[in-house]
Amino acid sequence: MSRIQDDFDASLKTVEDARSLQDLKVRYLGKKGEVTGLMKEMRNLSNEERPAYGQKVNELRQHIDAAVEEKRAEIEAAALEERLKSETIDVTLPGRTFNIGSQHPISRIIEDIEDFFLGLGYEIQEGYEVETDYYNFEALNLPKSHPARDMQDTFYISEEILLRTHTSPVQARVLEARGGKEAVKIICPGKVYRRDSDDATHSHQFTQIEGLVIDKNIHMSDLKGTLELFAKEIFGGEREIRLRPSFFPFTEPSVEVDISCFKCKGAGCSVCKKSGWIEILGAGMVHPNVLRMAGYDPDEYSGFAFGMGPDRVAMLKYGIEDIRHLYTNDLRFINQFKQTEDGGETLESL
Ligand code: 2NL
Repeated sequence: MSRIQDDFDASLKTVEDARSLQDLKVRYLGKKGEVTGLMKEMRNLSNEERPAYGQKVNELRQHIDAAVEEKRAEIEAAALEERLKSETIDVTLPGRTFNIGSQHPISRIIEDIEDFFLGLGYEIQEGYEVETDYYNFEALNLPKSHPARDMQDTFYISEEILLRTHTSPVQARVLEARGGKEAVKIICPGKVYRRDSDDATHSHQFTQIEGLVIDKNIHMSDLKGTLELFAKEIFGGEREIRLRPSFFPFTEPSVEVDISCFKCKGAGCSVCKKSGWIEILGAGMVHPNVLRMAGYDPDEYSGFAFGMGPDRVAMLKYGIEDIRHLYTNDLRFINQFKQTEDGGETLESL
């Protein structure tokens, strides 16, 4: 019997996990286990021998039971220790950095301009970048033979389908949809395309914002007042505007709109090329042909329209010297336009 105990003790020493411990316990105390076998021997003993024998077997069983439980506790404690060790968090490790993006300078300019015009009661309208010759050119008083088309060569999908060269087709479609009766007061921002060789000041893809107001009794003075407010809102309260005669096929009369230089306040510097003025918009009174084509009677309705390039506005406002910076997505460039948490600008506002 002590040989069995010795064997058990030796086996127990080699046990390392809960499963082999359980196997060992079964080998000794299970139904067909060694200790159970000893118990069965009892019936072959005489009445005198039985109590002493029984006591010994009981002691052996208790020894095994206690040893197994002790070992089980040991194994569980070791497993817990192991888990605690492997799941430790090293609070001195550096945290993960989150790269928070920032709004593109062009989007910011567009939103600023939209906000201003929304405040004046304009609606924002967007349309197709892939357009028809009719809405991009014809409806804007640019018939197929018109020489002004040369300056707006673009990417053609077919003879009649092209990438729009300005956002004017959005306006032409809205005019047509309003059926020649309702008033119109819209702002149309978006991407436009031209056939061009890219360099510091040219890009084959850029952005435009156009505005259009149609109603009864709209005059040049309405255009002038609107654009003066616009200049002050976007470039500073002291700005003034200057109109110079110009030509666009879709407006008559047409004007170029300059604003007084926000850098030198009109004295003359490199931004305004020493003139004190910066050209920022083209505008005019909507051509009677454009009104007629959309179904409006030019004797009853009149309106003004204007167009400008957010790319150019962003370049002037933030001192960006090459338009390609706006389209090549170099993070060293983009990250300069991060905004602070309160939404304020981190760059010195001009
Ligand atoms: C510029 C000049 C301009 C318009 C755009 C327009 C649209 C309709 C009717 C009449 Cl539907 N005009 N748009 C008018 C004058 C100038 O843009 O320099 N853009 C960058």
